[in-house]
Amino acid sequence: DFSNLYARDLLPAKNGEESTMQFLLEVVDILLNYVKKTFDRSTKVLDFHHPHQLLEGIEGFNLELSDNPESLEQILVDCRDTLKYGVRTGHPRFFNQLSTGLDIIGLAGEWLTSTANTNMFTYEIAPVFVLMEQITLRKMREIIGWSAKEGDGIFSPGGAISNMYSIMCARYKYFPEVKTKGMAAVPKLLIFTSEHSHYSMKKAGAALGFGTENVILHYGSLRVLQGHVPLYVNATAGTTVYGAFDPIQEIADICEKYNLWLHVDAAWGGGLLMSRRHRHKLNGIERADSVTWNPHKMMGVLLQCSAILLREKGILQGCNQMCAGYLFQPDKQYDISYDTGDKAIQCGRHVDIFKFWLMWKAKGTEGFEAQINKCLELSEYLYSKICNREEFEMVFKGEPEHTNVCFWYIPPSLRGMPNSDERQQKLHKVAPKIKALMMESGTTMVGYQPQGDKANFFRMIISNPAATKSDIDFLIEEIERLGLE
Ligand code: ABU
Repeated sequence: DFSNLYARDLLPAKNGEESTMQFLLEVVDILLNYVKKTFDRSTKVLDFHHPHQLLEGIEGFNLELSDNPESLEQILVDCRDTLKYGVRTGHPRFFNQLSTGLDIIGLAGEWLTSTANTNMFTYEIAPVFVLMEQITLRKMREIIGWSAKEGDGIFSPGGAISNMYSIMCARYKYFPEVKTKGMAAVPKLLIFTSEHSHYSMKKAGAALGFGTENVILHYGSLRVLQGHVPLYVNATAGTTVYGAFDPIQEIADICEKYNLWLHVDAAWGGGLLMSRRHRHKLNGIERADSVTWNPHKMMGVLLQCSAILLREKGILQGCNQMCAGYLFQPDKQYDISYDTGDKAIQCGRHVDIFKFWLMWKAKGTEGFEAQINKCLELSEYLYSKICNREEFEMVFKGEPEHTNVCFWYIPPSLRGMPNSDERQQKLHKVAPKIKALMMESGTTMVGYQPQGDKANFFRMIISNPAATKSDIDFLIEEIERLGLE
């Protein structure tokens, strides 16, 4: 009975051991129940409520903070409600995001990480985690095709930040004075990327003082801009919406010719490096100066886990080092090159490595390979299932390169109708309508978006190893069912 117990009765309270153990066992019970149900297809993916409904305190779930402590019984109810009204991103029918799945070893790793509750900035307080990070980054560099000994890298809070690191490193490599004197001391610099690249390129352009106008969304302008200095080219390996791969070899040739920094944003596509069948899609990545690779996407590592990897050692440190004496004392008793925190733009840094390291140990490289191949096979299954049906229309011709399958559902009223503005306007409303019904029924989740002048279409993603052909069949049947409502 937790109704008369409060947080103050738990450790470090005197005689708090027993209640602490009982309380944590209850929490574990809640979590195990959630895990079990996540894989049970009779459980819904979500129990959707509008923000105002949750804010009003549905079924007694009160989000407001109070001055008085709640009993542990109420705290357990809060835990249950939090999971109840959340989204089961590990459910085999959750296809909404690039990051999906609930890897059990990864989960164990995350629980351990929270229990250890340390900070990655110094070896002093995270000796094992710092070494795991070094070893894992070295392995990732080897897989990219670099000499693993020479390079560098760090885990960051997501692909957008990893991409930003790459631009900072490029700028520092060519114009180190920018660190002390700022952008006024350097020429007008240009960043080149492709139209379908991730929006974080522009975000980094804005945040780092380049200006979004100087982030050019096509490679063709490289030659024509006067008074600007091209600095950096990003090639995307696995675009967010289409899952397309830029031709890295051709882009690398241009970068070599004009002495430009080459970055490969493989946040989404990096996982394919683990697959002997699919890694050819990233041919040329070994010629990059930097690579973003998010194991929390295609490799199914729990959020968050994103790496920025660099071919050259020292740039990351030189670019970001501030030598704060209270953390990075030069006269510590151990080799201070293991105090990796000064390479980062942040100070405190979460331990993102352990769950990934533990999963790699548990699966082996070949386990990741099998998992990734399976997801790609499922997307081939989906593509072949819908590509020649009148109920569906593919957004681009040819087989998808990644697990992104982009398609329109064509309702009966639009089938056979010649293309026109009217048809496009009607089609534009179909995916949002079906998605809203899907959220209400909670049976599955898939994303949609417009792209350029294309009407809203569904983007199907398969990165969850728990998904099977029957889940793909279910999604298609569900879209058809809701499309007829
Ligand atoms: N680039 C972040 C992932 C976006 C997505 O899941 O669609």
